[in-house]
Amino acid sequence: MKKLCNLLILIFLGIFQAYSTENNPRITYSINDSWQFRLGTSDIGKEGWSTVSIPHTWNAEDCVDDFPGFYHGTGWYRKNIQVDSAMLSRPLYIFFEGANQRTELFVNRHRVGEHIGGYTFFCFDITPYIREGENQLVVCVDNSYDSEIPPLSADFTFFGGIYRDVSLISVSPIHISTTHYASSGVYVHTPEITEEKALVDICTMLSNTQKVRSKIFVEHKIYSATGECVAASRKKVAVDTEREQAFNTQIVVNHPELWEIGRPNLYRLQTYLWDNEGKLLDEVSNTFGIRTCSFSAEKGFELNGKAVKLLGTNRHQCHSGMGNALKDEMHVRDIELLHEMGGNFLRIAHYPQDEMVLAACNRLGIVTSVEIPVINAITMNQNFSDNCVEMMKEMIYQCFNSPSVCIWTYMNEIMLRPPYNSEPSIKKDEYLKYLYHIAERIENTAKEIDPGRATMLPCHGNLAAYEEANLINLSDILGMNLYNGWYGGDFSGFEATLDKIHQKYPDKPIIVSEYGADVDARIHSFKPERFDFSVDYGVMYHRHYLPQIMQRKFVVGSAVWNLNDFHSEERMDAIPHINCKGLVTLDRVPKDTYRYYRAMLNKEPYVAIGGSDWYNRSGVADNSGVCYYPVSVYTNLKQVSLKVNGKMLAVSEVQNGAAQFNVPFIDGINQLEAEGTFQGRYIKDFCRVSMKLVPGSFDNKESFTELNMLFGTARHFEDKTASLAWQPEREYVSGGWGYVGGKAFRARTKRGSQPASNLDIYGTEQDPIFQTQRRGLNSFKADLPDGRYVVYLYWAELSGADVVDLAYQLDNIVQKEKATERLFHVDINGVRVLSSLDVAKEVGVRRPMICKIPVTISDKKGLTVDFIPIKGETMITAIRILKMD
Ligand code: GCB
Ligand code: CA
Repeated sequence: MKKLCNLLILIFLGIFQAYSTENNPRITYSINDSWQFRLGTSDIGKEGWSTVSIPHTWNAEDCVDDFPGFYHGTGWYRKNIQVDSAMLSRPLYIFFEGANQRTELFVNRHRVGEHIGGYTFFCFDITPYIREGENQLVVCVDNSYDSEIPPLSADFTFFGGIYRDVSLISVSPIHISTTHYASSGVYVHTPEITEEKALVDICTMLSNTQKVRSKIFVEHKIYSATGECVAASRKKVAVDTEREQAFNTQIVVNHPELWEIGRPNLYRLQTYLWDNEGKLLDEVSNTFGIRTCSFSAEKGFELNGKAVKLLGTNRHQCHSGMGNALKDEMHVRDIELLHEMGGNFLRIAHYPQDEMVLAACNRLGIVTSVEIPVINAITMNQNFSDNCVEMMKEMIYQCFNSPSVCIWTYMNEIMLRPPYNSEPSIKKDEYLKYLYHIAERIENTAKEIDPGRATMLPCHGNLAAYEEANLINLSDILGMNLYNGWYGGDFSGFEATLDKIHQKYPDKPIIVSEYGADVDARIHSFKPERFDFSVDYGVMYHRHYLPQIMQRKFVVGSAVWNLNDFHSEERMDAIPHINCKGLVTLDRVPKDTYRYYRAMLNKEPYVAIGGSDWYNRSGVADNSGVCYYPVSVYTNLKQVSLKVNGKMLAVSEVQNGAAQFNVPFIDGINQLEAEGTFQGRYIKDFCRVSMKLVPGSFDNKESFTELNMLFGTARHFEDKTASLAWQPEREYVSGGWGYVGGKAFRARTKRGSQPASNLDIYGTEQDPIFQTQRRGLNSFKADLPDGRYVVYLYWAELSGADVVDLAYQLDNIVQKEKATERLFHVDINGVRVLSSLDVAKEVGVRRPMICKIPVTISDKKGLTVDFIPIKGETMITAIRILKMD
């Protein structure tokens, strides 16, 4: 027995030896961990190096609250790698999956090269610089503004750093190219497909770093999803030295199983290089699919000849606390979220993303559009133009084999910020001519490399600008980013715009490449209004848009803006530096808008109680001690019932993905159960809500614990960190509580006003508490029972704060409010507590000020807080009252 074991060990060791570098066709491994990192300069002797792991960005913390600033500049990474003699005898490459945005590589102090652009893969040959033993890699990454690198500007954060995996690739001297646009070096497409057979066309890029031309065998094997080898070919080829050489083969796959949305069948192509003696030189594996796809206004999107409406989302690659430096599994999770929602389309906007994204889409059956980040404007020079074209090539070659990719997209809203409007030196006609020239180059590049796929150019609502630039007919698909009822106008403008465009361009397939409304998952309103950032307005918006999209055949697809909330450095909204149009939050918590889409799109039985993530609520108790709030249940059933605290409330019919209930909430924990049946299957959802009720009138001397009221707003706000529920203001009536006098503040915008300020309130993450207020009020009164209380008064001076001119806000650009001097006294129950208060002087503008005041109420006098103006209008943003015993 022991002998046998030893023998086995020997055999095992033997195998292991054969597996050493020298005899191995190709070894790829990541070198993500333990890099030394330093911002600014590379001076190795200097202090300030820290150990980081890749994926890494240096901006992860730069965009929260009032951090002193977002760092645009260089960052240096260094790491030593060990190279043994076996590895030294072979070519060695370093592969970057992505670094933003200009990357220079040095090996042992030699400059190896540079890559431009933050979103595509790149690969350097480091063989000539490597020696045996320890080798030093130094990488300089720069995310400074560069007028020659797209994007010039965009509504997302340009996180700097090596934010995707880095790997070493060691290969034999004759190998499948690693440096042909950093792709896999093998390109597969299927030019002819019938039920009987598919013609698989394979182009293999070969490299030979030896001095002599060599004859080798190129072998391809195609495996089905079940692992069977279904087709193969082996051919002899002479490989030239010193250049990449394309080698073409065609193989037939009989009775192909197609890649379809519901059945995303994949094939695996193994490519082997063998030498004359039968030694394996290289091996590369690629996934591909067999399918046809086309777009037309008449028939819509057709996959394998069958029409399917594309419905899905866009996606950005960032996450809270991590910037863009996500682990593979986090990318995959996002695609799973989309898939579970029932989405069959992903616009990978506005740039190519981690390879895991397309891999997941291929696997799950999600059609994709991938795009290069040429956004808002161009620079009129050759380098800019060349960089655009180069990015397009990289993107196409790197994503070429993915069956999910059906669209190549470029130039998002390129007429949004034409520089001739602000710079007189730029002539409009020359700019438009140059713009067209670049667009045409990009379009032609796509068609030359990959005539089988469609192209798309996403425009913003002002289509006339694109017509003037001659851009409408350049790409196959017209992308429309429409925000009617968000940035301006009302919902019905959406379908009106679509119908008008269709009338004018009846043959053009249209994709609604973006539509959405900002939703801060902490804000709710039962009087939803544009730009209140409430979940409820967001739901209204999407419940209008989706049916309109579904009704129109010429709208071949649509993509919600966005799957997830995402970072936008310049943006000021309910959550500073965050664009919150996501169906899920920055932490990937689903909002009601996600639930709505899931009810509408996914085929599995689904019941979800709306607001199940809104745990802490508060409200006003009516005479019977309850508070009625509407609750929606999102479902694809025909009807659902709702039980509240164990009692059946009602059965309700479902319309447009939701059933509505008016729920009597009691004080304390409430249990909601929604139930229904789907083809005989019973299905249900359950959620808990903590409700803190405040009596509307204290006449009956009900028990009272706390009251948290926001002034000047109809919004409810949940402070999720403190588990605190804020409710909207009400006007005081005798016996009750509320404000006396004054006006709700509204922020002035370019063409009107919005219900809340969008200023970042520095020093707090609960900005919405401070973004609404009441001005000119006389008092706040609450006829509270006698006892000991703490009263917290919340202020923020909003006037005089600088605002950023954000082009994306269109008609909603918030105007700076002139600084106003504001001075007032605050009296509580006749006692002057704060004399001549000037909030701006006290704490600065756009800063929170919370004043905590102990108050004892006796003799049934209740609470009266008076605001006595001295200069300007009085003001307050919120009040919190806590009973101490
Ligand atoms: C757009 C842009 C996108 C923005 C979005 C928005 O049209 O294409 O990059 O993030 O609008 O939310 O304003
Ligand atoms: Ca803040």
